[in-house]
Amino acid sequence: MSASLADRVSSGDRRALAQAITLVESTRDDHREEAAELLDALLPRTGRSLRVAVTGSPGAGKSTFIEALGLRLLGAGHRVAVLAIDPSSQRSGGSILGDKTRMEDLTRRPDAYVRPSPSGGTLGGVARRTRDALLLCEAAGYDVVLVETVGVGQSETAAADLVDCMLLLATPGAGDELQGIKRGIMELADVIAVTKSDGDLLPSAQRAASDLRHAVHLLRPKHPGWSVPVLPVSAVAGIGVDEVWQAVEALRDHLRADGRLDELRSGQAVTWLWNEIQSDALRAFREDEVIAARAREEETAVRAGTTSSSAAARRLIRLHRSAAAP
Ligand SMILES: Nc1nc2c(ncn2[C@@H]2O[C@H](COP(=O)(O)OP(=O)(O)OP(=O)(O)O)[C@@H](O)[C@H]2O)c(=O)[nH]1
Ligand SMILES: [Mg+2]
Repeated sequence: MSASLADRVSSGDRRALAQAITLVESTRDDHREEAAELLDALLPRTGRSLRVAVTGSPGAGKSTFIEALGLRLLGAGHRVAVLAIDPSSQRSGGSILGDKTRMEDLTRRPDAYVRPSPSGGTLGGVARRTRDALLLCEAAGYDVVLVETVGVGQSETAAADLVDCMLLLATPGAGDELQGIKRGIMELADVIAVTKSDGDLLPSAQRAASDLRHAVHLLRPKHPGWSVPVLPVSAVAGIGVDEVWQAVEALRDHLRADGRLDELRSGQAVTWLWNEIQSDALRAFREDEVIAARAREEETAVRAGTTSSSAAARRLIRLHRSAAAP
């Protein structure tokens, strides 16, 4: 089954791609096996897209920007896939709906593929499945993959491990609340764009841009030789979108020039290997019945203060090891 699904994904069949992404999102054990086989079969066809995370606080204008950018890229002959990492979407219910309405035109275009965030699951789980989805999109021939992610610290780091370029969208209010933009998020950004640089918001957007430029200068560079540009953009007025994309491509070229892009990507692949092991090993541990019974006792003791957390953890791990030994 995997073989034919792999063929259909490679041929650019959108329904097959949707089906394949659903497969990698599944937590069922047999599905996970099938998904792993599918990904391995398609791996030689991956790696040929420009991978970009579009990040920023809720309401910063990410979806509106992605729609404007995506349509331009289609016009230039690219095939564009949009994925979302949003662990909160199930809770709020708002974001998926928001993305649907704000990317309507893009969603309807045959050369674009828009996939809302998988609902539920931990942040790590959602991001892991997004990585697999990204690889599947590449295998299906999309040469630009945009990942929309809400800028809330932890999802930022996960996104940075997925993509070649982190594009941070800051709002016109960003100048006043520079402290509000976490330093960690600024440090991960490769390109910064100040959204809504139009109409009444233009003066504050310009102030924000100048404050951000100043702040960026104080940071240690993420990539040697690359200084993070801060650009004004208005998705609504169609201003600055091309310039932002040129900056993204310039970063890609900069990283490519000395082989650092390959290095970045292979490092990310190894990071995901360990992420995968971490979540699978923990799951196996928790599902082990012998461990589970003993863990309940240890939890009670830890709660009562009769043993330390670390001593209890060591006993459980020792038990797991002796159970695993032949
Ligand atoms: N004036 C102006 N408003 C904009 C622009 N881009 C987006 N907006 C408005 O900003 C609001 C949020 O836009 P979205 O694109 O949904 O923002 P988002 O960052 O995707 O939001 P979440 O996904 O909910 O975090 C909407 O009301 C948009 O109409 C712009 O270029 N100019
Ligand atoms: Mg959005």
